[in-house]
Amino acid sequence: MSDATKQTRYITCVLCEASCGLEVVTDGPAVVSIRGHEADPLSRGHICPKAIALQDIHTDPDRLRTPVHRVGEPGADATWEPIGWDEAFDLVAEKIVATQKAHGPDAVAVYQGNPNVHSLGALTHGVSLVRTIKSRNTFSATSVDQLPHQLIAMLLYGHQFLLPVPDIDRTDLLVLVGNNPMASNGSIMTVPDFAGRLRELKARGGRLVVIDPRRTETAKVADAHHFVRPGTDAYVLLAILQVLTSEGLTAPAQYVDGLAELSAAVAAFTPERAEAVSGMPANTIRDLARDLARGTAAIHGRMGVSTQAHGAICQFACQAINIVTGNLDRPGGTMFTTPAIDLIGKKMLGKGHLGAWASRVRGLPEFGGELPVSVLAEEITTDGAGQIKTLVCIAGNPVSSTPAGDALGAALARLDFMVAIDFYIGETSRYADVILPPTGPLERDHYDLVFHLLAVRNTARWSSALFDKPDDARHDWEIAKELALRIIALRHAEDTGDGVIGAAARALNAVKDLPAVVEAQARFRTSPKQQIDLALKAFRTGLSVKSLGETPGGVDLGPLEPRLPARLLTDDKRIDLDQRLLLGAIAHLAASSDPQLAPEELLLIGRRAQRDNNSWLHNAERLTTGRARHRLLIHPDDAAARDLTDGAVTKVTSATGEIRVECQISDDVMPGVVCLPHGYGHAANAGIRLRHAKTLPGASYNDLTDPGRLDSVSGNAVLNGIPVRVFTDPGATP
Ligand SMILES: Nc1nc2c(c(=O)[nH]1)N[C@H]1C(S)=C(S)[C@@H](COP(=O)(O)OP(=O)(O)OC[C@H]3O[C@@H](n4cnc5c(=O)[nH]c(N)nc54)[C@H](O)[C@@H]3O)O[C@H]1N2
Ligand SMILES: Nc1nc2c(c(=O)[nH]1)N[C@H]1C(S)=C(S)[C@@H](COP(=O)(O)OP(=O)(O)OC[C@H]3O[C@@H](n4cnc5c(=O)[nH]c(N)nc54)[C@H](O)[C@@H]3O)O[C@H]1N2
Ligand code: SF4
Ligand SMILES: [Mo]
Repeated sequence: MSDATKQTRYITCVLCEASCGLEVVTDGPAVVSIRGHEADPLSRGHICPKAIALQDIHTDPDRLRTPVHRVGEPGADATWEPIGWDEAFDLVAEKIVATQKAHGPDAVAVYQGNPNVHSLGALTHGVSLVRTIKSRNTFSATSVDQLPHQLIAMLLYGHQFLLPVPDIDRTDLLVLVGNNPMASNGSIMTVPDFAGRLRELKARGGRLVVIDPRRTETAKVADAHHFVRPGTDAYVLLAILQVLTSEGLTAPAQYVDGLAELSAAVAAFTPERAEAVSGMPANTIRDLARDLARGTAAIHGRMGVSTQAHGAICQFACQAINIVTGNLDRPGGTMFTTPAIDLIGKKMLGKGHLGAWASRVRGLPEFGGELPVSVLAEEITTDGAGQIKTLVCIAGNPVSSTPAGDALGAALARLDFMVAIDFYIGETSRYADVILPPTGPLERDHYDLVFHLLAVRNTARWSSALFDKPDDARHDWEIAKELALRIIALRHAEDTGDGVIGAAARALNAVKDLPAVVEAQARFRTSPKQQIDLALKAFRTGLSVKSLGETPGGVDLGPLEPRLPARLLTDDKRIDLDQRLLLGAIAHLAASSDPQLAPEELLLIGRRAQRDNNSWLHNAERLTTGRARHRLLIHPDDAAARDLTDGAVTKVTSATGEIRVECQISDDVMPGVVCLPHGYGHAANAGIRLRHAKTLPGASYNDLTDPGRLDSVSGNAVLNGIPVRVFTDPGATP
C-alpha cells in the first residue's frame, strides 16, 4: 500500500435512515478506513458501528455476484447453480407474463422490502418495474412499519408523504413515544448524531421525555422516562388531548378546523382512565400535557406506537397534539422539509388512497396501491380465481420480518414460481427459483430521494459509487429495466400474434420499434444519475450532479422553515381534525371495555440493537462478535414467578407460534413485559448461505406474531404487545 494510490472519497451510508456522510479512504479496490465526515452539514461527523459493515458486505464471499437458480426443493439439500443474466431475465419475464396470461394480472405478487427506500435505482426504476407488472397484489414493508403515518398524513395534510419531523435542533421539549433513536438513529426523522443533538438540546435548557415499556438506551439519556403498558399508548395520547382541550391549552393555527369535534371525541379519555390501562400516572400525563402546551415542543411516535393494536389512533393523536398546541410548522415544533428535489410539490409521488380495492380472501383495503402484507400467505394458499401463483420479492425478507413468517415460508414453497432480487440466500430468498443479485452498496450512486424529505435539516448530497461495478454485475435499476422491457415486449408480442414463443430477448427484438416499447426503452434507459441531474435542473435548484459531486458532503440548505398553509395538499388547503375514520375509531375505543390480560400472560415487545439492521447484517463478521444479542428480556418478578434463572433457555408461546430462546433478567423492562429483537432465527439447516448468521441463529420474533391481528384502521401489522406465555424449558437448546 502506498500513499500515492490512496484516495479520500465522500459517500452516503445507505444502511439506515440517518443517511450519514462518510469519509472513506480507499487504496485501489480496498477500503482502508471509514469514518464520519466532519464537514457534512447534515451528519456532522456522525457514524455508527454499522457503517463498517459496508466494507464487510463488499467483500463478503457469501454475497451473490451472479444470478443463480435453485435445483431441488427449498431447504438444506437445494443446490444453487449460476446462470447467465440474459437467460435469467428471459426466464423471469416469461414466467411473469405467462402467469398473468393464464391466471390474470393479480396472480403475480410483488413484495418490496426496506432496502428499496435506501437505493436510488430501486426508486427511479424499481417502482416502474412494479407498475409494469401491474398487480393489485402489491405488498411492502410499509404495512409492518410506517403505514399509519402515511394514512394520517394523507388525511390531515393531503399527502401520504407530508410527514412533519421534530425540529430537534430548536425545540424546548422533545417527547419520544415508542422509538429509540440512540440505537435506531431515528426514523421518519432523519437525525444523524442524535446523541450530539440531544446534548445541544439539553445545553440550551431543553428536555427529552421518553414513553416506552423498556428503559431504552434513549430513556437512559432522557430527562424523564415513563413506562407504559404495551399497546395502551392510545389512552395516554388521547388523555393528553383531553387535558389540552378541557383546560383550554389549545392554540391551533388559523387553517385548522375540527377542534370542537376532536375535543368531544377525546372527552372520555381522562388521565385516570389512561393510568388504569397504561400504568402511566394520571398526574404525569397532566403535567406532560401542560408542558407540551408551554414552550416549543414536538411529540414523535414511531415503531412502538405504529406497529401495535391502535397504530393509526396513536399517530393521529401525536399529530393532533402538535397541531392543537400550535407546534406544527413552527421552529422548535414539528416541521416540513424543503427538499431540493421536491417529489411531493412536483406531484411525482401519489397522494395516497384508501380502499380503492380490497384483498381477495379477507377483504382488507389497499392503501396507496398496496395491500397489508399480513394477507400475503393466505392469498397464496387459498385456491380460487385471483390466487397468487408467482412472487417477485425485491430487497425483502418477509419470512423474517412479517407476521407468522414461518407460515409464510411454507406458503412460498407452494408458489409456481418465485424470483428474488437480492444478494443473499436468506430466509426468504431460499424459496426463490431464481435470485438476481444487484450490485452492493459501495458500487452504486446514491441520492436520498426519501430521506432528504424527512431530515431535521435541509441539505442535498450526491454520492458517487465508491467502486466501479464488476463488468458482469448489474445495478438494481438495470435489473428492473431488463425485466420491465422484456415483460412489455412479451406482452406486445402476444398482442401482435407472435405469441410467447422462445426467448423474451427475441420478442424484445421483434417489437422494439413499436411506439410503446420505444417509449418504455427511453424511460428505463435514463440512468438514476441522469434522472437526478435532470430533476435538479428542471426544478431550478441551481444544483446539478456535477456541482453536488464537487461539494463533499453536499450543500447546506439551512434549518427547516415554516411551509404552511401553502404546502398543504388538502383540497381546501386547511387541516381538518374532524376525521370521520379516526374519530369513529376513537369513539369505538371509548365505548370498548379496557384491555385485560390472562394472569399467566406477558406482553412481548421488540427492540433494535445498534449493531443489528433488521434481518440482514448478521453476516458481517465485525457486527456479530461478543455476547448474543437475541435474548428475551424479562423482569426479575416475572422470572422469579417462573423459576427462571438468568441465561436459562425458555419456551415462549403465543396464540400462533412457539420459539425457544435464552432469557436475560433485567429490570429495564416493566413487570409483565418481555422484549426480544426481530430479524433473528437464521435456521442452521434451512439452506441459507450465511456463514456467520448460522453461528448466531437465535429465534424469529415473527414466528410468534399473528397475521390476524392488525390495526383495524390502517391494516398495519401488530408486532408489539403480543400476549405470550414464558416457560422454563430445561431440555431445549436455543
Ligand atoms: N417483529 C418485528 N418485525 C418487524 C419489525 C419489528 O420491529 N418487529 N420491523 C419492521 C420494519 S420497520 C421493517 S422496515 C421490516 C424490514 O423487512 P424487510 O425489508 O422485509 O427485511 P430486511 O430484514 O430489511 O431484509 C432486506 C433484504 O434485502 C436484501 N438487501 C439488502 N440491501 C439490498 C439492496 O440494495 N438491493 C437488494 N435487491 N436487496 C438488498 C437483504 O439481503 C435482505 O434479504 O421488518 C419489519 N418487521
Ligand atoms: N441499529 C438499527 N437501526 C435501525 C434499524 C435496525 O434494525 N437496527 N432498523 C431501521 C428501521 S427499518 C426502522 S423502521 C427504524 C425504527 O426506529 P425506532 O422506531 O426507533 O425503532 P425501535 O428501536 O424498534 O423502537 C421501538 C420502541 O418502541 C418500544 N415499544 C414497543 N411497544 C411499545 C408500545 O406499545 N408503546 C410504546 N410507547 N413503546 C413501545 C420498544 O421498547 C422500542 O424501544 O430503525 C431503523 N434503524
Ligand atoms: S447511523 Fe445509519 S447511516 Fe449513519 S453510519 Fe450508522 S448505519 Fe450508516
Ligand atoms: Mo422500518
